[in-house]
Amino acid sequence: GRNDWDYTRNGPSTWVERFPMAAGSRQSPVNIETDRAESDHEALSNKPLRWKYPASASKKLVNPGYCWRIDCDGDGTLLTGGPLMDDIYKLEQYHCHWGCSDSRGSEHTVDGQAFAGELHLVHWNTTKYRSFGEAAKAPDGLAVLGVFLKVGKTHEEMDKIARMLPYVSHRDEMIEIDDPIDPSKLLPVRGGRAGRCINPCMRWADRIIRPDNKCDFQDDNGYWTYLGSLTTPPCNESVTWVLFKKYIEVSHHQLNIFRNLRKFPRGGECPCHENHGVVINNFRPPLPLGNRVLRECGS
Ligand code: SG4
Ligand code: ZN
Repeated sequence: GRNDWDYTRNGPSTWVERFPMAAGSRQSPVNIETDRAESDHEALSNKPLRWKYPASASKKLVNPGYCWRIDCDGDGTLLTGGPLMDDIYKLEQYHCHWGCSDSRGSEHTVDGQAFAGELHLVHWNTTKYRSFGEAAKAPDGLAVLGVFLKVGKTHEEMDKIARMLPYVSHRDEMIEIDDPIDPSKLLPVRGGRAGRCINPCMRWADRIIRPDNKCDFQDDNGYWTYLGSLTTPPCNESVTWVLFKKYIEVSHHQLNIFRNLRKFPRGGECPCHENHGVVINNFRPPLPLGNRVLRECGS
């Protein structure tokens, strides 16, 4: 059926059999060869990448059986600028990919090196499309912000998620979020906050920011960007990828909590018995960049 894919028996190398788009020439993830990235300061820095996420946007935590995911209310969220130019994208959900050990787990790699995990904030283009579903079929419909996870100290905001995961330990379980989770606190930090606070009186910001919103955030850590796809079936070629150069730290213990999620429903039996049916190695390996351009912004 449509959901007959996983990361083991029906893993990434078999996806093309049921999902033809997975064989396309604009697939994700890719290995980022940092030397090959084209600095495109004029085009990318002209309009800095900016985002705004009220903590109230994070609505519910879900275990779909292959990751954890937080579904959002996109109202009041915003991602624009950089490769997205003037189009306004809203946050739909965010989720994570990780490994069985700390040496693997990310989908994108940087100069051949994997990170312990990769956080994805999935947005859709509300300027051009009327729904997430419609946008997911369009070449400029989605934008995913990717953040690499490295093992280090405990991440405070991520800990709110880790502490809730035992309540959704099995597939199809879900919990409403009461303790607000601020997605902007999951982005790479400089000077205590992700990005720089923009003065709302700036003329170009005025057009978008409502007067009641004190500030939003702008990238100043740098990122890589290229045109790609969803990394899971049906692998739609609809994603503008933005990968932050700076990683965030999460603890080994926090990753172990991710690794304790189950692929099967409560009371059910894991169909494969592999690794006791826990969700691990839920990443697709890199695919060729081909003749696509990898652009970079910032140092
Ligand atoms: C994860 O499996 C999410 O749970 C999926 O979300 C998501 O699919 C999929 O990853 C692909 O997204 O950023 N890794 S990715 O390219 O967003 C979609 C849901 O299934 C369509 C809702
Ligand atoms: Zn993802």
